[in-house]
Amino acid sequence: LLHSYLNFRLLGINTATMSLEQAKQVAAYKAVDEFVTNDCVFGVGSGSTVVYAVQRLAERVETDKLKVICIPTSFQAKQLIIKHKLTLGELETNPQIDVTIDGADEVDSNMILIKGGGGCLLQEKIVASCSKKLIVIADYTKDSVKLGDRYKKGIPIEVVPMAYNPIKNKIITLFGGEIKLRSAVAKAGPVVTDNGNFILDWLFPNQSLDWQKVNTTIKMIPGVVETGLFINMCQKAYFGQPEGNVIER
Ligand code: ABF
Repeated sequence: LLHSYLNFRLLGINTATMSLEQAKQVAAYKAVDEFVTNDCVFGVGSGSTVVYAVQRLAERVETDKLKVICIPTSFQAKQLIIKHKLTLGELETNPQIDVTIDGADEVDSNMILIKGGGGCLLQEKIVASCSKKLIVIADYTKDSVKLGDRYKKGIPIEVVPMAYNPIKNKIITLFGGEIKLRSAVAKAGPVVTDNGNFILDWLFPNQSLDWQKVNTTIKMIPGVVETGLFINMCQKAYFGQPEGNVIER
């Protein structure tokens, strides 16, 4: 790692970026090495940290001749599985997953996750709910105490497009804060998920809400498909550090 650090310095590569990518990589590699076994059904998350996990998985499959069936959580995850020539599976044939490794936008001190910054929360939560274990891999910027301490874009909520406006109004009436319809870039149309839905990002006004109650209430609003609150779903989280070590909890 020192060698690559010096190379990056010589090449003038921003070491802060390098340490963030290095942090993602060490977390991903450690999680894969600790949780992937032969003959397992493996859930592949979405986002940039999971890219390193799939790289490591492909290495292990190659060197250790592991038999692993990979279940994607998004179009991006599916493309990653295909790119690395891993065995692509689906819930129809593999409804029970041994372990899912996925990223997160924030992890609080109670292991409650905010996920969905990348717009893949619905399939991520479905796959996580079919998994015996959900393992989160992330860089140090995701390791938080209270939701909102570090992730400032709000809780993603996937909604049926025709209902986004009444849902927005209901959530504000119930809990306050601010809600934005997610658009890819300014003036472009709303982001459409792999499932043909819209995403609302809810900037909640209070960090000490009862997230279980909030989640249940929001889920009950007609037209809400899923929230980016993952509660009591994550068994373990690995946070890569800039120095190349990993904090686990
Ligand atoms: C995905 O990982 C999303 O749920 C979450 O938004 C994203 C985090 O992305 P990254 O790994 O690039 O930080 O699972």
